[in-house]
Amino acid sequence: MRIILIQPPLEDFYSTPIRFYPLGLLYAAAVLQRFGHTVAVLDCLTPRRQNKKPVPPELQYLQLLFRDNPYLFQAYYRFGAEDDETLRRVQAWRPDLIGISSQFTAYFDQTAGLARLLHKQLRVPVILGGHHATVFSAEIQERLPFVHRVLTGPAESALPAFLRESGHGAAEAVEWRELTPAHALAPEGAYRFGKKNGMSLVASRGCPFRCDFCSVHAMFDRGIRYRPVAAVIDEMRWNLVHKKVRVFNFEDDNLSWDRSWFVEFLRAVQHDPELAQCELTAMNGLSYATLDEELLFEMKKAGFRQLNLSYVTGDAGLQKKYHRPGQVDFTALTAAAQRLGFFVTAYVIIGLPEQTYSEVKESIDYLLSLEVLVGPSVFYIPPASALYRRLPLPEAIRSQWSLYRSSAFAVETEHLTREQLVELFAYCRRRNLEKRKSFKYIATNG
Ligand code: B12
Ligand code: SF4
Repeated sequence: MRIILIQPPLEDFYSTPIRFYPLGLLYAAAVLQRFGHTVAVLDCLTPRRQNKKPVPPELQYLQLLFRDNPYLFQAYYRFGAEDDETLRRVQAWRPDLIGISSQFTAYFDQTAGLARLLHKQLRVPVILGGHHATVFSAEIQERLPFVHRVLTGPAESALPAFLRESGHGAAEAVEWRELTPAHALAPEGAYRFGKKNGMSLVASRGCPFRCDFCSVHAMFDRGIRYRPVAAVIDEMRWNLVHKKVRVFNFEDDNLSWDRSWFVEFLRAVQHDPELAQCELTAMNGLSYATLDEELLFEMKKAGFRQLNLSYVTGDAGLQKKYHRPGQVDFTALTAAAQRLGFFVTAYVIIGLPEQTYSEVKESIDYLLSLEVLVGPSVFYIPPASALYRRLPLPEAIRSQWSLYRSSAFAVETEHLTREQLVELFAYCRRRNLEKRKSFKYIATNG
């Protein structure tokens, strides 16, 4: 078959283009290629494009809150290609099957709109997969009855099962650790990190921790499994040579959890004369509970220059309640990182149930006192997490998928009103901006 895999556009007040590399679809493409299919990957988010759009009705309550506040979002955008252009490109490729990535609950409307148009105009079967598709497969099938199949779980198991069931041969599940994403399908030079070519990759999947607000386990289970160091190095070298990539961004959920694996990997990079000249990042964040000065030293030597750390909250009781991993001395860790020359960004959550105004403010102020950039992550509805099940959400909010995003400030609690959430977010941005002159990088989280 000729199969086209699509990363759809999204609409929001902001986005994080530096992390748009379509890694999941490149894995899916590698699976399909293994079974002899001809595959193209169409990333509607690249090249970068953004067009102002009216705020959709269900988010209009935000306009009053954001108005006249220079630290809040002033416009709503469509990020990525318009659907009619995508239709023309897909049509020109003449696919037998269209696969669309449905990762984000919040952006389901854009995915659905594109799927509907492609199906109506081309009459080609459309399948969906990804995080959102996995968690809400039955509901999606109900909302979009024309979709051929909503596949659940990683492409390495979902696609072979689909191929078997639909009579396309005896396809067996593929071991992802032995698979290399089909990077050749991503255009050279399209993914830039500043002035350099960049890409994302993963060395591991899963996370052994159990944070209550986390939903990644629905896709990658509760354990963590790493690829052999040599396979990761090979993947990096191939992209360095063939795509001139100079920045490698790891999207692992807990890259540094296995200390001996991580040290072996860092030393392998240090000993490769070309890779040692590149920059490494882990923009999805590292668990600071796994780090210490010795590891930071190895990271620095291997090419890490910035550290993205998920701090969440300074309240030990809340950390425990939400099953955050063990405490370490964050002050000492950031001081060590700064001594080594790292630029540190620490992410704080604003609006977890039970968080109070003063607790969030104290956490922000504490981080500011460490001279780190503070990344404010407004709590968003996390489907499939332990917390999702017990969140006291009105049905009108629970069923409105486009509210499942930070920028919706959707979850008010008995301790924090929406106005206070907005105020804390603006406070954090203002204080960051005041310190900005001393920062070399801008925060890059989602
Ligand atoms: C990188 C990333 C981003 C990038 C975009 C990446 C991209 N190209 O899509 C950025 C930074 C933009 C982003 C943003 C957000 N993200 Co994000 N992100 C991730 C992250 C950390 C890694 C994704 C990745 O590369 N994984 C590794 C690859 C190998 O896996 P994968 O992409 O999931 O692909 C596999 C499967 O999903 C499946 N698959 C994927 N597509 C398809 C298609 C088909 C047809 C099939 C069959 C299978 C299939 O097979 C693939 C291979 O196994 C994931 C967490 C995670 N561990 O996956 C969260 C995650 C996807 N993000 C999430 C969320 C919620 C967000 C935000 C909406 C949160 C917010 N702040 O509001 C923001 C949006 C903010 C904004 N406006 O920018 C949630 C999604 C949950 C949900 N149901 O909505 C996740 C799961 C994290 C979490 N909290 O649990 N994100
Ligand atoms: S450390 Fe991160 S990936 Fe792991 S369970 Fe907690 S939030 Fe999820």
